[in-house]
Amino acid sequence: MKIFELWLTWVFALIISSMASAAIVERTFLVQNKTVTRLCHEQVIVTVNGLYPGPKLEVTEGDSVIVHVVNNSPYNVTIHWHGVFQLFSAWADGPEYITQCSIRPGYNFTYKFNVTEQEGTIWWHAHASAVRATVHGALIIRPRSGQFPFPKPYKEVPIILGDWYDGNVEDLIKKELETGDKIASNAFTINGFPGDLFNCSKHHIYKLRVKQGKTYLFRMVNAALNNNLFFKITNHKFTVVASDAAYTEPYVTDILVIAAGQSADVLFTADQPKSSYYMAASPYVVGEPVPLFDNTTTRGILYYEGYKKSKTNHKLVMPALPLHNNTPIAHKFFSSIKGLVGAPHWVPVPLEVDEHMFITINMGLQHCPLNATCTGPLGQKFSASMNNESFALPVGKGYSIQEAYFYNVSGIYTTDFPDNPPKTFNFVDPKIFFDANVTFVPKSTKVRKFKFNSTVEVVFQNTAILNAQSHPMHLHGMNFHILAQDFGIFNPATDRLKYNLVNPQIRNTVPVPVAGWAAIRFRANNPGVWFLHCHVDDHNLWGLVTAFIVENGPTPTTSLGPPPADLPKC
Ligand SMILES: *[C@@H]1O[C@H](CO)[C@@H](O)[C@H](O)[C@H]1NC(C)=O
Ligand SMILES: *[C@@H]1O[C@H](CO)[C@@H](O)[C@H](O)[C@H]1NC(C)=O
Ligand SMILES: *[C@@H]1O[C@H](CO)[C@@H](O)[C@H](O)[C@H]1NC(C)=O
Ligand SMILES: *[C@@H]1O[C@H](CO)[C@@H](O)[C@H](O)[C@H]1NC(C)=O
Ligand SMILES: *[C@@H]1O[C@H](CO)[C@@H](O)[C@H](O)[C@H]1NC(C)=O
Ligand SMILES: *[C@@H]1O[C@H](CO)[C@@H](O)[C@H](O)[C@H]1NC(C)=O
Ligand SMILES: *[C@@H]1O[C@H](CO)[C@@H](O)[C@H](O)[C@H]1NC(C)=O
Ligand SMILES: *[C@@H]1O[C@H](CO)[C@@H](O)[C@H](O)[C@H]1NC(C)=O
Ligand SMILES: *[C@@H]1O[C@H](CO)[C@@H](O)[C@H](O)[C@H]1NC(C)=O
Ligand SMILES: *[C@@H]1O[C@H](CO)[C@@H](O)[C@H](O)[C@H]1NC(C)=O
Ligand SMILES: *[C@@H]1O[C@H](CO)[C@@H](O)[C@H](O)[C@H]1NC(C)=O
Ligand SMILES: [Cu+2]
Repeated sequence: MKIFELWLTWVFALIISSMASAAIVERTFLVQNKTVTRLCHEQVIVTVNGLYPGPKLEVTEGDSVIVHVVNNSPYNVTIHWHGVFQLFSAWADGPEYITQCSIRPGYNFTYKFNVTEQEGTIWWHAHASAVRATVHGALIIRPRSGQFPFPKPYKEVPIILGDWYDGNVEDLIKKELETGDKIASNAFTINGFPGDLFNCSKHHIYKLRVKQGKTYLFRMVNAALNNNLFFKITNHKFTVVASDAAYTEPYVTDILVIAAGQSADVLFTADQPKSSYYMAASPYVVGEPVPLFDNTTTRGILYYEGYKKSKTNHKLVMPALPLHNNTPIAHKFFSSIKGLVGAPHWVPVPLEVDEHMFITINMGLQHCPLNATCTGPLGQKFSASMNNESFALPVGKGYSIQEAYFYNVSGIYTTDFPDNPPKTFNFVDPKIFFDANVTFVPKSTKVRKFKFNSTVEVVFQNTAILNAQSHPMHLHGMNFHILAQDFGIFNPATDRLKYNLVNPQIRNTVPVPVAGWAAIRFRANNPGVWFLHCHVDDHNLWGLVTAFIVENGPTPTTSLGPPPADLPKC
């Protein structure tokens, strides 16, 4: 009987999988102005197809994706498919000046890529200047087998967290870069709505109806431009089952912490008395003194089907969110998640390492240009760097880095991004908060090259220069294992012993602990130029970025082909 059942299941699975053959998913993304009302006034924002958040893109693992991006907005635009490997299709990755030049207003470009060897929730977003503030959406990859490695949820619910800026974001960013100062958002959003804690927002609140006893799959994305977020629902628990579209061991928690750029697949069971409950998100920001930030809370409402508001006064209760600087809660969440060994697309940790890098992450300053007025710290401009190199995009040079690499054009970038910082000092000593000897960092366009299929270990070390912060570091093109993360200065002799080489989480974005470090490992098996950057956009625009170039493999099928004919020209 048992064997017969097994056999049936197997036959059934076979039928399902042969029914679902790879498809072509073709969409048009019209990037355009849209007037919306938020926080008491009308504002023009850039959207895809008039939607905020943008349309959800749903595919099945193995599908080919074709997206025609037509830019009717007044800004340069590109689209990045955040977390998609882009195996042998690096031309479709999207970051401006890295793999392509921007799609100018009035122009278009078609992104073509296959989604293979990954499933779960990731997202897409603009990757030019700060247009992604409102140009983003979920990218959902379904299993080809039709089976999740957890019980099938009753329904799926995309939940996109964001931040909202009063005023035109491109104008705000332009001003920020000119004055060298920082901007803060004015609200956070759940699926585009700030919620009723804000003025004029009583009806701009996200509401989710659930059936008692049912389990839902929340497909969560933190699309905020500059913020890491806490998320809670009063009296309820969550079970994290995937992060950045890689399955995890089920992790039960009453709070989610999603760093800027990260995503999560989360099971949610409506197991409480029929009533209504608040869901809420607030920022996780650290620093001493704390940098300028948006100290507000967005909330939505979860309500049970069949619940009748009683005539007696039922008061919705707010979930108890931590204070903005609650690092113990954030660290517990980030360090508790484990990879699901043997799950679809699980990749074991490479045990031999070909290349070691130790990369310090610094806030810093740039001298205020002559005759300009800067309002950053000490009348200077903010800057940010890794290993004391603050990255300048090759603006106005005629080529993206990947084109320059492919066509052997010199003078666009150099390949001497250092494997170690030039100076060793007490990286996390608060006394270096401002030390003119280390704070000013020159601009350069240095990248690091790797042999095809080499294995790379990177230890990111945060420093306390101009404020110890937590930086979510995002790598394009390849996922990595997070081997360990902790506070203080990385000590190779003792800290390597803490590495989890068995079931570490697999991710594309690692939040490096404040005044601490994180060790990651990956196989450089995808030829092309891959952006590596902090996903807090301020830091990104100030230079906290570089690129990893992965050389071609031995055969044409392991090499980067020529760019598509319609790749935008600079
Ligand atoms: C879109 O909005 C921007 C900023 O508000 C404005 O400058 C531009 O003229 C608008 N473009 C179109 C095509 O409506
Ligand atoms: C994209 O631009 C080309 C050339 O201008 C044009 O032929 C094509 O129709 C455009 N595609 C879309 C979807 O607008
Ligand atoms: C996607 O997969 C199809 C079918 O295997 C293949 O023909 C095509 O070249 C792939 N496209 C890209 C962009 O890799
Ligand atoms: C709402 O408006 C009042 C009065 O203008 C103002 O004092 C308050 O700060 C506003 N609250 C928020 C959250 O913007
Ligand atoms: C942020 O807001 C909370 C709650 O209103 C308050 O307790 C806290 O002092 C504020 N923190 C900062 C740094 O403004
Ligand atoms: C700065 O201002 C002075 C006096 O107005 C002028 O002579 C000089 O050319 C300016 N320098 C720059 C770099 O603009
Ligand atoms: C670039 O240089 C490499 C190595 O010298 C060579 O193999 C390749 O053909 C060159 N590519 C182009 C487009 O000239
Ligand atoms: C900074 O440089 C000055 C002079 O070059 C030196 O006296 C001082 O000790 C340095 N500070 C540190 C923290 O190295
Ligand atoms: C960064 O480089 C600058 C210029 O070479 C130097 O003055 C500064 O001390 C360096 N900072 C660090 C943290 O190494
Ligand atoms: C990369 O290296 C691994 C381990 O040596 C090997 O199993 C794999 O086949 C290699 N991949 C390619 C595409 O050469
Ligand atoms: C837009 O992109 C084009 C092509 O790369 C470039 O020439 C132009 O300077 C860009 N404009 C802005 C405002 O960045
Ligand atoms: Cu990204």
